[in-house]
Amino acid sequence: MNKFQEMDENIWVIGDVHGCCSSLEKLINKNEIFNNNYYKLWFAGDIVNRGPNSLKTILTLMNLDDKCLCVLGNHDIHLLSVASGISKLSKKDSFDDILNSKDYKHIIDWLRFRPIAHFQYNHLLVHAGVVPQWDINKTLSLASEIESLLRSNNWRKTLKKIYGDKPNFWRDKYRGNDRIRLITSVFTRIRLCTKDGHMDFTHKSGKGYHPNWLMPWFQVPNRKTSNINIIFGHWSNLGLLITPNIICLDTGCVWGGKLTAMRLSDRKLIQIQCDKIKK
Ligand SMILES: [Mn+2]
Repeated sequence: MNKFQEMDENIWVIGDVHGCCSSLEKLINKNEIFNNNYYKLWFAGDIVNRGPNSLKTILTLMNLDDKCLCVLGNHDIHLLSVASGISKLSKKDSFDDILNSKDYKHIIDWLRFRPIAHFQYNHLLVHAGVVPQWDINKTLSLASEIESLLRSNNWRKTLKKIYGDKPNFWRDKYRGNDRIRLITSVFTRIRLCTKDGHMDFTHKSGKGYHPNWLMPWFQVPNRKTSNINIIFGHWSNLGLLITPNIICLDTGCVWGGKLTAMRLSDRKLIQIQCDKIKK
């Protein structure tokens, strides 16, 4: 029996939206999704920033209520940091509509309660990836450490600690700031690794255009999550990647590419061609 026949929901997983709300609306209104009362949308994070309508996008997700499950991406966390005064708004940022909204506080609180990782039906959903040293139990337990901190009253303090590229190699003994920074970097920023699992944040190319001592995190030999399916976004240079157990859905909608949704049960794809954003 196909294990997905147990699924009681019509789950679609959607790649990085980056504030491209009109594309998201077109996608949700597709018959395959909207005509099914039991649909559920999983988002791979980076729902805001860079694109034209961050406020409208996040309100759309909030209005989906329990039909929406969204993990946090690096841009979503950047919004939390700017909102809390930890980071400055940069010229490239395009979420001032959220910062100026009357619902601002409610939106920020909704966002910081989103998960870092979600595991269901033997599928792990994260924004960027995992390091090879983590099995699924460790992955979920480390994600919940960050989730608890972001949901606590001290969430601003946590955000102060998460920026930086070091340490870039997981050790169980890390505590405090190093631990928080490393875990958050893995889930929301990882792309390339050495063969022993050192993360590299200086190269971002996919498809082989990187030094030969680096490889995509999911190709590291003996990765301890190789027994489960992992769905992620964050890597538009890599683009659509669908292998039996590794799925990348960031198809660069904000860069004039496409917004992609994949049905979990049979991996059917829907793609919306996006407009190139004029700056
Ligand atoms: Mn990202």
